[in-house]
Amino acid sequence: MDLNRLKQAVIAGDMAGARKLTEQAIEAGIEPGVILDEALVAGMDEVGELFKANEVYVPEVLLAAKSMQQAMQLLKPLLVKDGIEPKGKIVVGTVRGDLHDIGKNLVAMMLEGAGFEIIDLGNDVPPERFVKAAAEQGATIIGMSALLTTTMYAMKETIDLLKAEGLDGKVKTMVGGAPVTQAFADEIGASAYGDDAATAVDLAKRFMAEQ
Ligand code: B1M
Repeated sequence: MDLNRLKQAVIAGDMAGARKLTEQAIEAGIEPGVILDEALVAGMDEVGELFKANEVYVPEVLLAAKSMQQAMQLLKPLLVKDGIEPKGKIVVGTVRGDLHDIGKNLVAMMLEGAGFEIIDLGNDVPPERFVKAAAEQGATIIGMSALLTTTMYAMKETIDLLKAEGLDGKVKTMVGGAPVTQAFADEIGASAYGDDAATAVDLAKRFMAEQ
């Protein structure tokens, strides 16, 4: 069984192919962790690079992520059985008052594709919910998305609340979305700014390496 075919199916966004090839890989006795790392995560890594280089766009990335999710449905129970730990836990959501979730979903899918466990709080998430979820679930990163100039300040409220709860430093914050900039991230005291979904993955990996 050639894992490269599965990797290519993920890159091509071939959902049925990714599922079928994952089934075949499992039947061939390949370790679930190897299937995950060498085919699925490797495929999503490549999609991330292509996305950064503007060689593929949002629809292709969403299809690739969906293909990965198809494969993950089969792999997840086996990974749990094998005791394979996710790379880290990340709480994600679109901030209070904001219903845009396409970018946030893309970021969440890419992070999941990179091996992180995602706690997706959806959209219109108030600061208290972000902080409570991170504290209760033991997440070390909160990722916030905002698409409106009127809602982006809710990011600052979340960061201020984290500080007030004494979680500053223990929980890193990553912010992004069309109106958000590095200067804004610096102004509100976020740990990092992600320009796109692939950068969000790089940042999350960097945070984990720093721990
Ligand atoms: Co709205 N909308 N919208 N909208 N909408 C914008 C954002 C707007 C710029 C359109 C415009 O006027 N030109 C404008 C905002 C203006 C402003 O604030 N200055 C706007 C407005 C005004 C509104 C309403 C107020 C309209 C109204 O009702 N009068 C309303 C608000 C509702 C609300 O939220 N309370 C509204 C509603 C909607 C729809 C529901 C119709 C729909 C959302 C559907 C949904 O998300 N399920 C919608 C859409 C689709 C858009 C546009 C057209 C596209 C947004 C999008 O999905 N982009 C948008 C115009 C635009 O941005 N060009 C617009 C694709 C997505 C992949 O990109 O989310 O930027 P993006 O994510 C990127 C990066 O930013 C980054 O990675 C992603 C992928 O690379 N990123 C992160 C995002 N989050 C990140 C987090 C990270 C790291 C990176 O770390 C955690």
